[in-house]
Amino acid sequence: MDKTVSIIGVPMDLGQGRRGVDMGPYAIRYANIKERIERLGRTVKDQGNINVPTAETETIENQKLKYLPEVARVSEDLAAKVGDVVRQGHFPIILGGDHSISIGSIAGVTQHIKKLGVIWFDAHGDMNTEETTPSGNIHGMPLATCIGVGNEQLVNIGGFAPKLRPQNVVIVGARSIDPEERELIKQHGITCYTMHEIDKLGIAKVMEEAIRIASDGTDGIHLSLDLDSIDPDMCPGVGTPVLGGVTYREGHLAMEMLFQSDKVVSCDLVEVNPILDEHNKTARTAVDLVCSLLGESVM
Ligand code: EXY
Ligand code: MN
Ligand code: MN
Ligand code: MN
Repeated sequence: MDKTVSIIGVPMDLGQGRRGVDMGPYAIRYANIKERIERLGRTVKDQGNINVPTAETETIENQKLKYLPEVARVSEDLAAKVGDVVRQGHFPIILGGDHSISIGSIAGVTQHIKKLGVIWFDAHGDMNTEETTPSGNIHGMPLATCIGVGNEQLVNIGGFAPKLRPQNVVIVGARSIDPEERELIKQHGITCYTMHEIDKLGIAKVMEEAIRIASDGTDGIHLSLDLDSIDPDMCPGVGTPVLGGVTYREGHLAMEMLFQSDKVVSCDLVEVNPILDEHNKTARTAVDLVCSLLGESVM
């Protein structure tokens, strides 16, 4: 029997510097995520949003970790909520918000699925720490945090660390990685398929390897889908667009292969910023991709 899908919104924009990404959950709902998934025969429960403070009411105390206390508080609340729905046997889809929300979502999933693999679809590495960050934006740090590297408060969200073993973590679609992130990725043994490998090997081969690595000795795979992994032609509504991304069809094939693997247990859809978008194109692409992840286009 297929699991109930639980949708959790996180209107978070404190992990980066551009306004509008806090409206991501509404844009994705407006693109009919619930109805589209229900059409696949699944039961969908929208759990509403996690409470996120408004940027205007907060002050930045640490320029290397902007809005740290606020991001940490939201991460704890999100981890509790995600933990709750996973305990009920649901498949959570967490709607961002910026990518800092994955600190909380992965903390929630790993409360119950102790050995979790992750496929991190992203133009970026998200492997910075307070020492290496060029921006102080926490959305550039969540993957490092999940493997136990970086600020202690963030690393210990949910009361345990690390959440992930780097040998089960795969980045796909990277094309903008800071020099020190590159070193951290290598040093910790994270597998990274850049656009270079996707162009050279093809997305099918890359995904075959990614699924193998993320499921090796784990009890499930979490997909963290940053929409800036997809080329800006289909996903213009993101805060940090980078040319030369995953095409619409490559994205769909990747999602279909994840569906066929039957390993995916949870998913984030992040960085959708409707203010920067064209007629909600990015949210619509996000919904199309998540429907492929749930089996829409394979027989
Ligand atoms: N590497 C840059 C930084 O750390 O500031 C840019 C990070 C963008 C992260 C986006 C969400 O994936
Ligand atoms: Mn990201
Ligand atoms: Mn990104
Ligand atoms: Mn290509």
